[in-house]
Amino acid sequence: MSEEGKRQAKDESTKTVEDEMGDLPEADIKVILLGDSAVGKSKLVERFLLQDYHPRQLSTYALTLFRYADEVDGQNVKVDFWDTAGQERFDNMHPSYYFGAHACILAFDVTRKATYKNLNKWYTELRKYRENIPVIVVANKIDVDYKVTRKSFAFPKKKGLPPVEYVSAADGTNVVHVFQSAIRAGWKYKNGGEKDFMEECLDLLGEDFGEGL
Ligand SMILES: Nc1nc2c(ncn2[C@@H]2O[C@H](COP(=O)(O)OP(=O)(O)OP(=O)(O)O)[C@@H](O)[C@H]2O)c(=O)[nH]1
Ligand SMILES: [Mg+2]
Repeated sequence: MSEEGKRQAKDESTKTVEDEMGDLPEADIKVILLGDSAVGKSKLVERFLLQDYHPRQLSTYALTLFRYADEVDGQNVKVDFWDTAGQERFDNMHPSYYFGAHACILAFDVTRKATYKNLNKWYTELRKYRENIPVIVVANKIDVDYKVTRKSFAFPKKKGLPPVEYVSAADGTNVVHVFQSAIRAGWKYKNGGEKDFMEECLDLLGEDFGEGL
C-alpha cells in the first residue's frame, strides 16, 4: 500500500463520539492526546500523519479522530488518534474520550508555563479512567527557543514516567519518534506488557535517566 494510502484522516468534528464509533471498524490501538488549549495537539497529530505543517489559528471545536494504519511486530495495526480541544470550557473530558485508550500523549507548550502546571490536572483526570496506560509527556514548540531542551522538567519523573520528549510540530523534531513510541507502547500495553512500559520506553527512546531528569 502506498504511503498516501496508509494515511487517512477523518475529520469528525461535527459528530458525536457515538457516531464516530459507528462508522469505522474498531481500531486495534487508541491513542489519545491531552493537554491545554493551543499547546499544539492538533498540529502534532497533523504533522505525524501528513508530515506537513500549516500554521493556522483554528481551534478544535470538539473531537477529531484520525485513523492510521501501521505495522507492529509484522502485524497490520489500525490506530486511532483522538484529538480534542483542551479548552477550559470543558471542565472535564467526557469519559468516552478515555474509554479504551491504550496510550496517551500529554502535551504542554514550552512558551507558556501554565500549560506545564496544568499537566497535573490532565494526568489526574486521565488516571481516574485509565490507571496504567503508558503516557508520553511532550514539550512542544521547542523551535521557538531550542535552549529549552537543556532544561529538565520534573513532572514525568514525579509520576514515574519516562523523561519529557522535546518536540516541534512546526519543524517536525521528534514528532514521528514520539508517535511511533506511543503506538508501540500502546500495542505492548494492550498485549499485557504494561508492567514493562518504562523499560520499553527507555529502549525506544534510547535514553537513560540522567542527572537532573
Ligand atoms: N512555533 C510553534 N507553534 C506551534 C507549534 N505547534 C503548534 N503551534 C501553534 O500553536 C497554535 C495552537 O496549535 P493547535 O495545534 O491548534 O493547538 P491545540 O492544542 O490543538 O489547541 P485546541 O484544539 O484549542 O485544544 C497554532 O497557532 C499553531 O500554529 C510548534 O511546534 N511551534
Ligand atoms: Mg486542537
